[in-house]
Amino acid sequence: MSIRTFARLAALPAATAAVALSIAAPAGAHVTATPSTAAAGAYTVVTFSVGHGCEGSPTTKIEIQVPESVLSVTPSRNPFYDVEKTIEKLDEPVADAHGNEVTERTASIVYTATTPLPDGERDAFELSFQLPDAEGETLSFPTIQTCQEGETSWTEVPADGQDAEELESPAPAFEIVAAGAGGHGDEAAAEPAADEAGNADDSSSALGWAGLVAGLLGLAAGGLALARTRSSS
Ligand SMILES: [Cu+2]
Repeated sequence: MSIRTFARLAALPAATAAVALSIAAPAGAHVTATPSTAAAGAYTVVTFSVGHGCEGSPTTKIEIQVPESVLSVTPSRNPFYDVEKTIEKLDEPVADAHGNEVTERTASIVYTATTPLPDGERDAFELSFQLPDAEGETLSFPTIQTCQEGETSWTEVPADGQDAEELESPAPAFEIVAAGAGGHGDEAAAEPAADEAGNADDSSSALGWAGLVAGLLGLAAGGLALARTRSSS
């Protein structure tokens, strides 16, 4: 193993961390959606973060609307909320990833607080689902935040060429990237294991271990070479 290969391997975890940072939402602002992977066709867990109440009023309900191209969503439970799915009938049945006929889809997920979320504290809601095989498509999740007083509709979608940051209350959204570009999306699409989507964070630590092991192998090889040089001289 050459020094150069080792350096490249060692740099991988840093590169992975940089990618993870670049898809992270701006801290504390608005309602944001952060996918564990955005790779086309992959199973993902999207974290919806709520960073503040409605002009100071505590949050009592979060309704997340699911984009049309997503069929079935599994919400994670949250100890401070009751969670409910709204199901709607499809106009035309479609085939899912297993080839089964699907006649209905998840239209929205509603989290209703049993204890209101105080303004100035944040909470996160996780939805698990398979991403459509549609590289370049932006998935928008219009979200209604209801508070003890008033509500905020995070439903604005940028017009063509407009920057989402110019919007006052943008819908949480992210763009689907090429299959395999967002972590281990490829295997996830090929082998739909139930817990596959939840393990996206492991890929960076796996790369870290790979780098470490490669480094140790490199050191051992170097040591061996040195020992040989010495014994032969
Ligand atoms: Cu905000």
